[in-house]
Amino acid sequence: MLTLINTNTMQPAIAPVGLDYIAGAAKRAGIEVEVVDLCLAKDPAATLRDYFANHNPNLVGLSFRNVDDCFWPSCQWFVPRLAETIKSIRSLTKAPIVVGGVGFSIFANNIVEHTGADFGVCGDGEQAMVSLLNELQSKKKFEKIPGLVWRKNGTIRNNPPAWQTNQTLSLATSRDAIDNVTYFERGGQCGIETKRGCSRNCIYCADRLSKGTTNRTRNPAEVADEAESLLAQGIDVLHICDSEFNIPGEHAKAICEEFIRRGLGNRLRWYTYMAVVPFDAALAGAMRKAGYVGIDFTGDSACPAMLKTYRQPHTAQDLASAVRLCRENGITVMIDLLLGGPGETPQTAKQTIDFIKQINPDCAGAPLGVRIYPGTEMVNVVSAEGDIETNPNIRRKYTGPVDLFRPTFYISHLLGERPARLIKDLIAGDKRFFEPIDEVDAVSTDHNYNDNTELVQAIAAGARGAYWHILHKLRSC
Ligand code: B12
Repeated sequence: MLTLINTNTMQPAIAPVGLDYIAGAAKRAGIEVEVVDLCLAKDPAATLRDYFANHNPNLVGLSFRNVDDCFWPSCQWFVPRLAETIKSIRSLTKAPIVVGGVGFSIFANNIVEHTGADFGVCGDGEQAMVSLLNELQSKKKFEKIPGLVWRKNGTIRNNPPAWQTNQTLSLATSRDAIDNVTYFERGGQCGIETKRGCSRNCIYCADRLSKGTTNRTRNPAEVADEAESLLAQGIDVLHICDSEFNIPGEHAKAICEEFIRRGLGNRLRWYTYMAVVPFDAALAGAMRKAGYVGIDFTGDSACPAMLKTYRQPHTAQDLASAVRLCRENGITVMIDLLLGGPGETPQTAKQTIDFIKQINPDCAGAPLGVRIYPGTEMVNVVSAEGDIETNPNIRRKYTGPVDLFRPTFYISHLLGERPARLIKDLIAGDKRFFEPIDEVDAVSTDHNYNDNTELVQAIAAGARGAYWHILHKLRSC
């Protein structure tokens, strides 16, 4: 038997979609699976104790979604809590412990070392978990298990992740292994994937590490079947969990066409992240008909130099066009910025903020600071700037040497001593913006969803949708 455990207890509650897919794959392979969900448990420690007092699984799989909350200045790091959970599970069962998840995949070896887990899986978990369970019960040939992190003679070995082995993706559609209904009640939305991977080269993004660089698309009919499974459970607000829904654009259109064909546009409301390009009138119109009500664009900046630095292919005019197309089609639009990256100055930040005000999206995220992930181009940028220990652009809240495993951010020193204050002054109280938290007055008008009481209460009172949309409505009242 396989036991899957969700370790992400952050509120509002986000369903461990990955565990639903893994459980579906395990069931297809004839494996008995159970999910222990610490997010929905009143007392996680007691839940684990009670569970293992009555169950004796062959393998325990832990999902680790967020390594940290990726938000300066909060900088909350979740690895110590994971290590405690693993220690506690060790004392309750002799079953081997494997960890996986999107956050895990970014720091796989560090996490295996730090927590003492027996195994890890970098990338997709479906095939890997089935193979691992089979190998543990037979010849223990771990070399071929996709993405497996394991130990041989005391050293950690890394197998190539699963995403390199196939181009198309097929997932279980039943969505019945986790309590999606409770997640919908407490989280206001549920997630679904139409593809995995991202072929873009944004210098800061870790999705290349956890999802691969090839777009592996799902058959639109399969995605629509899954949406119908969720709809049958009463879940009618969905968030696409792709890195960017519109890459590739043709697949996004095909998904919309299938939703339209099945009449899902009238029964479901969709939210998604999107790249600014490709996006045209045909896709915007199809998305509206397919039930899309909100798009959060990866805008990053409206300053050409910063867009080039981040390696974004869009221009400021593309941003303007994206906002216009959303408006014309009645889709609520958010532009997510990334302020403070390499070379950001008060002038480039002003250029971006002024332009966003002018093109008038419903809202704009203006977080400050770029999380530096090992294995991304940001590391090369920082290395080229000289000694990281004395680099004035590096911001962190821990002491000792710089350790990218812990929340470590880049904020251009050219923004001065109080960069958040500077950004807030540029925003000048414009309610469309989610602002960074000021270094001194610490008033929170940001959009950190980590233990966000405002959101939890709004969802309990019936709010549904993407969090930026719920917060926007609350703050503009
Ligand atoms: C969609 C999304 C959101 C949506 C979620 C909507 C929803 N209803 O699901 C919203 C906007 C709410 C959101 C919020 C946040 N997010 Co988010 N999100 C994503 C995104 C794009 C997809 C995540 C997802 O669900 N993928 C689909 C599932 C199926 O994939 P998966 O979880 O990876 O699972 C697979 C594998 O990882 C593996 N696996 C998973 N579990 C297990 C367990 C075992 C045992 C094994 C073997 C394998 C395994 O197998 C699974 C199937 O193949 C990712 C980036 C990305 N492209 O992955 C960021 C991402 C996960 N988010 C991130 C962050 C930081 C957050 C926030 C903390 C931001 C904030 N401060 O507010 C919050 C946290 C919310 C919460 N309660 O957890 C970061 C985490 C990075 C980090 N430092 O740890 C990511 C990676 C983005 C990034 N690059 O910075 N997010």
